[in-house]
Amino acid sequence: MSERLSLALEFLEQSRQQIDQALERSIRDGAASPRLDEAMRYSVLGGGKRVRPALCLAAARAIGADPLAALTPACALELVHAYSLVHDDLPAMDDDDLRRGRPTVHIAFDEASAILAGDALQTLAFALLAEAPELSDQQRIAMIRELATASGHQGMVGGQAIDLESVGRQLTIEQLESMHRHKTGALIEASVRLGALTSSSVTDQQLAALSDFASALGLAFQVQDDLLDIEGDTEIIGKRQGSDAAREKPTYPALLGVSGAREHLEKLLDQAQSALDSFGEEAEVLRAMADYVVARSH
Ligand code: GRG
Repeated sequence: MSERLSLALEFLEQSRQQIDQALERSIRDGAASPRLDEAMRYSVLGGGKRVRPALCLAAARAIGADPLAALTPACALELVHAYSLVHDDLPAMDDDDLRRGRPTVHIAFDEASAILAGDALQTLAFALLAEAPELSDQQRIAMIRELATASGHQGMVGGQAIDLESVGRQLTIEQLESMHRHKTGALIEASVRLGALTSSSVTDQQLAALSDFASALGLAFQVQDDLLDIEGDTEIIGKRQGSDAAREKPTYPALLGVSGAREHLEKLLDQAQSALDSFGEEAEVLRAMADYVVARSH
């Protein structure tokens, strides 16, 4: 294993512990309904790689900000991500029974509880940002705006709408890319940008470079996800859960072939890494996270 990859795995493990504790604290007050409370906890605390919060912490480090100040935005990002997975799994959307190796929320609870848990996780994300004591008013507003845009109709929700409309249809590579830039890329970009915004002295040039990094990384994440789907589909034990190929959704390997998709992945990783050329040693964890996203096996 390369040095960078071990650095990423070490950082992910260390961040996961901090993030899980902070997430636990963020839902500690409890929901008005015990069942809703249980469904929310099940959705957020039951595993997951924590890639988005780790990217947020790594970006804060790259910019020289206090990593503790990035914990609240990191949790907000994971809460939005968790909500999106809960809703994505619903019968009206991807209709998946398994997520993170366990029954999906609507299977473990019921459909209404899954809808409500997703809704509540999303609003909790914004409440956390609005109340973050370690951030200035200006930082809170900037982060709320960024997260709302990235996760709403012009970002993730918009991408999900394109995704649902694209089932069974032939997309061009440009259309596929636009779908993923919205559906997956927007939140990954927001993860890096929110981390950087924890520094009050971040410059426009630094933010632009980090956006370029995250934009290429967001697409790389999806190409690797598609490649993992293919590998899962060819395993004798059955299809990888949530396989897009299995649902006749357009994928990178379907459009470019497996080797074409792998080449595209390498190109995107190069683009992401080059975007960080103006950063020094302090961005090493962010560079390592990019390598991890491309090399991950699940
Ligand atoms: C329902 C509004 C709404 C949006 C859903 C992000 C998304 C949009 C759906 C997720 C479906 C999916 C499998 C997308 C492919 C890429 C992706 C986001 C995978 C899941 O993210 P990981 O791998 O998951 O970071 P973990 O479980 O590690 O957190």
